[in-house]
Amino acid sequence: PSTIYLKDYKVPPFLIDKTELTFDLDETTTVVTSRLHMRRNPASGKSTEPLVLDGGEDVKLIGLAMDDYALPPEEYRISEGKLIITATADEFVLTCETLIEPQNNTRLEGLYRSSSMFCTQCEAEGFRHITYYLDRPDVMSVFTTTIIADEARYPVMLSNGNQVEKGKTEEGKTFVVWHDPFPKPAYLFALVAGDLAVKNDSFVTQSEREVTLQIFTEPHNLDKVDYAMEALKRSMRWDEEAYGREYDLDIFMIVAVDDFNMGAMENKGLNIFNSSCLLASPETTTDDSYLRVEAIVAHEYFHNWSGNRVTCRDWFQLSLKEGFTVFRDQTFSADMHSEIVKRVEDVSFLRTAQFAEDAGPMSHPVRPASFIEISNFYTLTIYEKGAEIVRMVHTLLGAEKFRAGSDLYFDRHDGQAVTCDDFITAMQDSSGVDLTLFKRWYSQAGTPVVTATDEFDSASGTYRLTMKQQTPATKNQPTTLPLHIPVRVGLLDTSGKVLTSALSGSTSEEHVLHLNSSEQTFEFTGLTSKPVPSLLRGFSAPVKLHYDYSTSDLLLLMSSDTDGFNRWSAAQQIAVNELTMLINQSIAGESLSLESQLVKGFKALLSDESLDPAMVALILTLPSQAYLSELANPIHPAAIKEARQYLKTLLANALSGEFELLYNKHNIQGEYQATAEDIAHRSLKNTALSYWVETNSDQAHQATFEQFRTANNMTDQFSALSIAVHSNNAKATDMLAAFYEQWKAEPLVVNKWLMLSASQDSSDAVASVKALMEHTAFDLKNPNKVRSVLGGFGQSISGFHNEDGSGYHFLADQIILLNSRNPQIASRLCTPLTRWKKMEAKRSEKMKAELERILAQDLSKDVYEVVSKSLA
Ligand code: B3K
Ligand code: ZN
Repeated sequence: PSTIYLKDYKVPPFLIDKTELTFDLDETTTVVTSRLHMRRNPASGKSTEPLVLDGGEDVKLIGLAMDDYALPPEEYRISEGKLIITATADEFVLTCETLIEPQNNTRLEGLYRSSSMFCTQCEAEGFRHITYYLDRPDVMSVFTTTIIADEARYPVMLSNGNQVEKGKTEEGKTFVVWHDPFPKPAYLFALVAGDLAVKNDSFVTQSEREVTLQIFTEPHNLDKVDYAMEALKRSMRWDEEAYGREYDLDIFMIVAVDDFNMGAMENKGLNIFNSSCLLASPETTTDDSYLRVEAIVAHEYFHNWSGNRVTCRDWFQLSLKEGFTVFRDQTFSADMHSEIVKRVEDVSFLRTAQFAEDAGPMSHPVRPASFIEISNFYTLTIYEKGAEIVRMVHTLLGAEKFRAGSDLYFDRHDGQAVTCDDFITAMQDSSGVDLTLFKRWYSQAGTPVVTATDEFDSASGTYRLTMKQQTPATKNQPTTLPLHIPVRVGLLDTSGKVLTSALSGSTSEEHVLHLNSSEQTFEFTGLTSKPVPSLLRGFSAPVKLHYDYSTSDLLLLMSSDTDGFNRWSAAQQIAVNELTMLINQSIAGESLSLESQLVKGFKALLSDESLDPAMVALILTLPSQAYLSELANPIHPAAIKEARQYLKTLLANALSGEFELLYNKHNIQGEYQATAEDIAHRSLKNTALSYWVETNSDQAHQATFEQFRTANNMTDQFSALSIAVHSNNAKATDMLAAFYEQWKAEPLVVNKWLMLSASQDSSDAVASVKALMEHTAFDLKNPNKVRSVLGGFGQSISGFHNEDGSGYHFLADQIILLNSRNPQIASRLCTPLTRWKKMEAKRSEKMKAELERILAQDLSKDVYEVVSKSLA
């Protein structure tokens, strides 16, 4: 497979002003006819280049004409999936007829079937599996789409834009015509046909236009779309208020499908969602999923401006739309619920998963310089680190100038396909803030390490904070350069009071330091004693910060910092320090022992009535197995697990009375609501329960069982079930079975059952997971089910990380199996194995052997890229 480079970018030699598509849908062969109104691109400056259209092996050409002149075979050729026409006029209409077989499309890109419906997924390069086209984001065209089908089976036929016509064909089939007036790249094209139910609503925009809103699902799911509809309306309002962005078509549609490779897709006017990211009901959906539905509905909606109206010039610029849109959806969710809780959750995720990616073999800059398969670059780096870059711009400019920059960006580039540089330039032009050095964040991979040291000069009352930065070098990136890192800092005295200090002439309780060289010293004056610094408040930059805090400093920050994020962060740091000691004891084969300072910290925390229960729950949550793995080198999975279990039990026993009380206090009954307040109570209650059961008291186990049995919502029911399963509650096996019986008709709930079942730690975990894959509830064609079972299995330390390598072998088998059926899913499944270099020696070797076994197969580009890079 060949590598594609950003440096080779050239403007398209041809443009497509209008695209007219006709789909004759059928269960066996679907005929696609396209009429492309093309002309040479004046900007390309070439007048003789052949026309090269992207296609796929799964597209069968049955007719080709230029300006209605049927092209004979000698005037074109097909090579490696591309259709090449040597001679063309400067302007012409190309008619192309192709046959495709959606029912045999297991890759789930292009046009495929999910249950009894037809649907599409075209980003990034799926459109070429429908017909020959210039399948690149900088070719923007006005689409008119005709869908022909048997109306009895496909009463609903949808595409982008507005429906402009409907009628009967001569053969008695029904046709509908959709027209989208906004030029768009092919990746935003969508088509859906099926026997679907619809929920209708409407929204009046700020300029008082009425927009029809529709959510389509299979009929049995129609009772689960109300929450998504409300979330959509909140998103539409928020984008008007926060960004001045109004919706532009007369209709906005969302369709839920069961078989989908990722979360959702922002097709113009016709978003398509994985049903797991759209459907919600109190009985079947957990709080986390409610919040996810809201965030994803918002994210896809926000793409209408950040992505669709202004799109990407090429796929190297993917973060232009994804980083910005993630930042927008994060801010939206923060506004809808709690800003700090949202920030803690996002940072936890970033530090766990994105940092691990950035330290692994697939590490790449937010604007990659090359790729083999673009599908592999829908990564945490592009999305989450990309959002952090936009957040840093927000910090550097301030809210008002940021908004002015965003307005300028949308004004200047509406209807264009642009680059990350264009985004930064707009921010710079409108604010006057120099972002030249800052742009390096887009081109340099890796997580910068910032080391802070300090001293206090009591004679002058000056506190000197010295910061050094270093981004680790890698094979691809042997030299790394300093970045422009905004560091938000506050100072506390030893009683926890916030101090005012002066820095470069400005006096304040908080300062933003501009760390922009490899070492800098910042002088704070006006102080009387050495302060405790609260560094990197709100996680103002995606870096690893090292400062030699004493435990008492951390306890002080945990109880007194005015920055809620850093209160959480300090608690995490104490836990990380203690867990690291325990992990080392475990690795050395010692029996674990510790005098935990967290006991004190948690006691103080639980007596502070002023705190949001959601924050208390987050602070009580120990660093995850995954986060501790990211910090470790090498990783000893079993030692991490033992250490976490030890500390959790220690805390549970030391504070058992507190946890029982806390459980009862927040165990509020009542009608389910997905509000921040209720979610907070449930989250603290279930966190308390998870500690309480560690005391192994009968009462705690009984309370778990009762909660499972009587809960009126999935959050409480499923929390109780997970707690029972992972605490070896005597009833756990029966509870799992009862749960399946209760919910076997609800696939999304069954997926949760699959995941939990697969995550159990037992010596025969591999056998159990194999049995799960034979269960009637499992289906290899459905990505959600594959992710549930294999994702759950990945969390099982004695299963996946079994020392004998059987877990790795099993996963490799599944990757090989899925490689030919669904390369995108197969490639994603490789991630845990690609971290082999960081694993302790025994497991490392076994993981590597499995990667080599995979590489020896005939591989898709997707799997090949990930596996070969991880072995290089
Ligand atoms: N843009 C899509 C992701 C498409 C992934 C293609 N492999 C969803 C989103 O980020 O909004
Ligand atoms: Zn997106």
